[in-house]
Amino acid sequence: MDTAHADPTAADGTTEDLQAHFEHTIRRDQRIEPRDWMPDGYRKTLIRQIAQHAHSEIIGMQPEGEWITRAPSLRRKAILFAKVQDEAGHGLYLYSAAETLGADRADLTNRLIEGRQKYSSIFNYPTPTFADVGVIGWFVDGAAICNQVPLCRSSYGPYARAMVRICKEESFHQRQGYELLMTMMRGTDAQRAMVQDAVDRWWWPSLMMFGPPDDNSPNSAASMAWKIKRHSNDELRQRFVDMTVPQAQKLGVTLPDPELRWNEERGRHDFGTPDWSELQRVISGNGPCNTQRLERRAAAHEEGAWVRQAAAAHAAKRAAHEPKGAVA
Ligand code: BYC
Repeated sequence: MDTAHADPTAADGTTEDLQAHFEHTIRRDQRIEPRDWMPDGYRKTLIRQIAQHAHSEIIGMQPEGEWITRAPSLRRKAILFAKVQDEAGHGLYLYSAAETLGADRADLTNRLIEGRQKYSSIFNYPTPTFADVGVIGWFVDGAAICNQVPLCRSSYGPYARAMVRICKEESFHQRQGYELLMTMMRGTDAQRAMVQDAVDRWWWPSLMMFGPPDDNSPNSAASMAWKIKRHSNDELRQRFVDMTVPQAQKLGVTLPDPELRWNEERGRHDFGTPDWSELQRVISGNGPCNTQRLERRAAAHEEGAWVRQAAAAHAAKRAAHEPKGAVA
């Protein structure tokens, strides 16, 4: 019998047995669920990644949200409103997934506001024109799809299931961004220039969304062994470039990378190296909009305190009136 692949479900509860059962589950590509035993490192890594992901969705409402009151038509306003609301929803599914691991949502929010937990670097760049809304949909949601579709097969059940719905919505978001840009490209010279300018500003930060290069990604080895991440940062970045180049050609814009070209031998595009020192600067709080993003988030949290208090009072009142042992 191949003992390395035997099912150790007859675990008697010792840590070794539980660890063996966990590894067996991962090896067989089955899901770890909240009540299953898991190593501390696995739990910690998941809380870290899911919390950062949730924070990114919530902070990610700001750059596009700034355009809701200034959208050029009622139709564009309604679309943008719906997209930003979807992002709030994604944040909520993800905070719920983090809670299944024992994290506390209020604590995660405090960690974000106090700068003790990260969110995606991409949301620290400004959105000076309406073309930025289109380019965020095309590039940022496009990058999110490349990164998140494999996460639908992540080994932790609640995270993987949250990703299925999120990816469906991201895919709609990407199309709306591209459609907006197509419309602008059919417009005036000024509109075309606005699109090209937004593409020039967002291209490199979008490549940085995938994280540092593989040889400088401290979390990747463990995350990939645990099948939390299914592909490396560089592999996903490459997929994004290969997917986006033909879309740029169809749209009629140029991507701001003189080294970008098709490599016949590899069957993939070669491209230049992002400025990794810029990524480090932005991640460590010194990007163009970091301060503004966190101040807004903190202000919204404070302004929402009365809602949380009212909800807690309502829940307490209900609990006091419910017969003991009642199931909601
Ligand atoms: N920005 O070892 P590494 C969206 C950090 S929102 C900031 O490679 P890992 C949307 C990294 O956390 C989509 N920090 O890490 C919303 C780590 O720091 P710690 C957001 C970054 O985790 C609104 C350190 O650098 N997507 O779609 O293996 C509107 C070393 O990195 C970044 C997700 O959150 C960055 N770009 O890989 C529109 C996807 N890159 O924690 C759209 C889920 C790296 O050790 N997350 N860092 O202090 C992931 O897939 C992975 O966490 C990452 C990083 C690929 C991002």
